Amino acid sequence: MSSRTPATIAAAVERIRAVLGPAGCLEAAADVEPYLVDFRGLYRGRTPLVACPASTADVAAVLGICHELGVAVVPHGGNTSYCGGATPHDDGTEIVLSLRRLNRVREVDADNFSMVVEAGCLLAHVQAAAEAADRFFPLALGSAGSCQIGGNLATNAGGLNALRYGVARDLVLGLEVVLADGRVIDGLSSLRKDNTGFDLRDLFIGAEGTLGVITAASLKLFPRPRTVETAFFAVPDIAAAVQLLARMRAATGDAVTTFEFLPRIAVELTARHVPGVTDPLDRPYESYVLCEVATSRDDPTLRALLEAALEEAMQQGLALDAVLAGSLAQRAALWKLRESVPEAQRAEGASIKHDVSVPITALPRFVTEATAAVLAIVPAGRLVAYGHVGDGNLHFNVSVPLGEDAAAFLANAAAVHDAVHEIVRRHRGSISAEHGIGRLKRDALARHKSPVELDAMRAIKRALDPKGILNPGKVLPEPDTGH
Ligand code: 2HG
Ligand code: ZN
Repeated sequence: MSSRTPATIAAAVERIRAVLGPAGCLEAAADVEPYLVDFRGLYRGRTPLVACPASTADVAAVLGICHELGVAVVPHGGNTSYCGGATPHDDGTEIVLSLRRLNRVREVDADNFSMVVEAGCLLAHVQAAAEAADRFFPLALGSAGSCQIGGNLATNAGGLNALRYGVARDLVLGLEVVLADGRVIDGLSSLRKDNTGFDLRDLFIGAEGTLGVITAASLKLFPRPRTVETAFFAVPDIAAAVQLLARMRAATGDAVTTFEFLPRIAVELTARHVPGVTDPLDRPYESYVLCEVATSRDDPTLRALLEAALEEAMQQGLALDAVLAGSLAQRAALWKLRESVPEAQRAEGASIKHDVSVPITALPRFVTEATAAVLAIVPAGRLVAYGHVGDGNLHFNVSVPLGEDAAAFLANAAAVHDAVHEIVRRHRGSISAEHGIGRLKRDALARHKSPVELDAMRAIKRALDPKGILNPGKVLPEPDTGH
């Protein structure tokens, strides 16, 4: 258990100052401020110190000190968590550990299709380094310019290409991790095959810094896509979208990399709030799909295959209208529409969000049932259910009714979450498909995992972090820390 007396915290701060020096310590209120509030503005915390180590050895030293003194540490990446996973609590007892100065690309091995990067590298930086070596790192998130790869791995991020390349976990070959007590696991292997006992690596991915701090990662690279075609088409409903995914995969030789579902309201909100976004089609439809297909060779036939598949879909009533990007600018405009849905929803006012997944065949029933359940609680709520249909992952969000007070609407959040999550459970789905648990879904997780699973998770936590100093109160409830 972490000891949180002012004297021990002050002692930890003083010893960390001595190790990191002024360049590695943020303490002035204005410098610390950005680390205290999460991206969605749901939580505000306090901290005596933001430690910014510049090397793995320094991270190890900081954790060694905190472990010895029993002081809690909150690992912090690009602060794009949707679940408050990187925000300290408001009792001011937790030291924030920013990884932003560990930002080197250590190695790109193009022939081995791998690269080693430090945790604080921006995702966009990782993508660019791969591209410079004529390779492709496929993790793709709207926040690529501000999120860090360490955070992406700690939360097992999903994103826009998971359908073809998998989620963050699937893209990792090895990890360097600092344990709670400051010891370092150097697991930066670049091997595809390594069956030597327990897979420790996978424990830290998705653990949100509660089991260890990821300081570097060996990542998988792929051939760079050379032919990319992007289509935006209207569909009658989500059931048609699900049917079309299988057809598109078959028709294009499994070249589908992205298959995103958007309801009409997503187009309306982005056009209203985001400069430069317009409806790509001439008249409104109920729902849409943004689909991208790509191959790693110059392939003049790919566009024709996509067009033929869409034409057939239109004849069968599964697609109603379509546009194919004819230039890089048009492609960028279609992507901008999709990627700015969260921003547009934020601009529209308060929302109650869900990041759920079910088997894709269950999506139509899930949407029907969850829509009814939500409207039974907030009859005028505006459903903005969109996202990664190809992965069975919907952001089943609800925007505040027009003209209604945000606080009155948000008072329904717990009831709405419970109703939606119950339907997710019935379909054997997940209450957090790609955003993680953090603080926001911690109690929901405890309700949705079986007692056996929770016991196993707690046993692992106790084994790796016996004093409970790593990101306490995130992912698993930690009654003994008071969080
Ligand atoms: C996306 O897919 C993100 O755009 C954000 O995961 C989802 O805002 C959301 O709910
Ligand atoms: Zn998403």
